[in-house]
Amino acid sequence: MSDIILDKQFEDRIEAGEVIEPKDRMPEKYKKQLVRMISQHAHSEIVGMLPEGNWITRAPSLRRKMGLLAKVQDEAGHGLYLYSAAETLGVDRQELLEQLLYGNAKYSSIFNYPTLSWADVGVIGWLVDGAAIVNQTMLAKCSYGPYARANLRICKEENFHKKQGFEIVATLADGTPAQRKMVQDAVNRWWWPSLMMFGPPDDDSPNSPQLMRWKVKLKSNDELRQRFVDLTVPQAIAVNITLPDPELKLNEEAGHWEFGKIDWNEFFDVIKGKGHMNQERMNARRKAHEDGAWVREAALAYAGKQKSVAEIA
Ligand code: FAQ
Repeated sequence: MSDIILDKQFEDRIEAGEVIEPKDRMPEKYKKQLVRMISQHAHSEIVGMLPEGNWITRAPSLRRKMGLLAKVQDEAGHGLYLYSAAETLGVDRQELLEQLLYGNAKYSSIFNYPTLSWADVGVIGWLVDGAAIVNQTMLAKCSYGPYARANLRICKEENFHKKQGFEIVATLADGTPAQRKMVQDAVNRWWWPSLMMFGPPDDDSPNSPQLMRWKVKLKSNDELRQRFVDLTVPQAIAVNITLPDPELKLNEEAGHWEFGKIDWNEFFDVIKGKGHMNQERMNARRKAHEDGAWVREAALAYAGKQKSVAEIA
């Protein structure tokens, strides 16, 4: 059967809402888009361990330290689910990691901002995990089975992350004047970058039209961004925190919070590598990878030994 007929059959399956599985026939471009997106997502989870990991030794109590340790470990797990999902498309995990460490693979812009105070840990859980949940709840229903299932599991854990973050924010917001000032300062720094996580505006998002046709994305970047704002503003009001946008206004008729202009020059600078922390994040990842070489070697040697024992037996 010709590729044109096979591609039409694929489009019909997507149209009918069927889930595509690894052994199904799929157009090369669908596969390529998925590998791009899933690998960027996996890299984001792994690089995303760094800003908060930075605070594990300085968490203010044993309870906070345990919560943060668990969260950072969860992010590592998310990276592994996602690399596994990418591998179902025939790519090699090692190759993807090399593109991150020594090539120019992208990861989320948000992780190129510094974590300056303990309040940043709370605000990341609230806003960054909150934004990730809005995006990933949609991806948990995407057309590619392994990616949808990975996102379903990730969302369950991210919900816990968001709750622990919001609890830190609420505690600080209800604390001493110094704690209130610290948490407000963190919100002021993380609000706009969190809105940028959803990607460029719809009319400047080259991948969206095709991804939406293939039901990889079920909602556009701007639709998700608006949903996040609508969910988050009432939460900020509930804990008496100000969001740093004088143009925030409830449009009662539309049922949406209108918000001010995002600085897209800042976003594009960050994804081009010119953010505050791009260099430091990549240096930390490379060092961790190189320092961990002996663990991979030992695991391979152990696996080889097990194999030869099995062969003798
Ligand atoms: N950062 O055409 P579009 C997390 C790039 S996980 C960097 O609109 P698309 C968990 C985009 O790749 C956060 N680059 O792209 C956590 C494309 O470049 P390319 C990560 C960005 O794919 C929490 C170009 O701009 N989540 O936070 C960004 O249709 C706390 C044009 O853009 C995912 O990856 C950005 N923000 O839509 C961990 C979810 N936005 O590849 C630790 C899966 C866009 O053509 C602590 N990904 N770009 O060279 C997605 O949903 C989509 O890929 C979007 C972008 C929405 C991110």
